[in-house]
Amino acid sequence: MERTFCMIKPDGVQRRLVGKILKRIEEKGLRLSALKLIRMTEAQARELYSVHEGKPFYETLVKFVTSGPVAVLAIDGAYTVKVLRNLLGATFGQEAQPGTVRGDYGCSKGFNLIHGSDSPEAARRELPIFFRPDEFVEWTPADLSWVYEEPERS
Ligand code: DAT
Ligand code: MG
Repeated sequence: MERTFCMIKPDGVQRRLVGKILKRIEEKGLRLSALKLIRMTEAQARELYSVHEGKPFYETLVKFVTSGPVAVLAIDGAYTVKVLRNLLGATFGQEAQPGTVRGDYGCSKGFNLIHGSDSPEAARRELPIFFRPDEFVEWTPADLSWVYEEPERS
């Protein structure tokens, strides 16, 4: 099982797209194991995007993600990092394919609605920035055996 980190950014919350985005995640067959609405601190934002420190867009990005509430979530399942990244689409809205969250709802570079960890290692680093260990809920969806073949379920 793979656990990944996802965040609906301030533009997604302000535009009241949280429900539509969660619907896509759930309908894909992904399983939520944590979910909350927060106003992240500047320290959390800097930590989340520390790999981009020093790049020209870093300070703007930190300002943007701290500018309003965000929804943070953890997603469990097989191949969740890849599945979620495909569902988000390419980084910039103007390049993301229709059918993806970024492709369907945005045209901007920075205001791209959603974040997803880009590797399992990144997920392991990012999740503890927002969640304590006791905030993850372990559960088995009723339709698990119809979402994954048997070898994919462990
Ligand atoms: P992703 O969010 O697809 O993983 P990333 O990690 O390269 O993309 O960048 C993090 C965020 O920073 C991205 O979601 C939007 C913003 N960003 C990246 N490159 C940018 C640029 N050249 N100009 C403006 N914003 C940028
Ligand atoms: Mg990234």
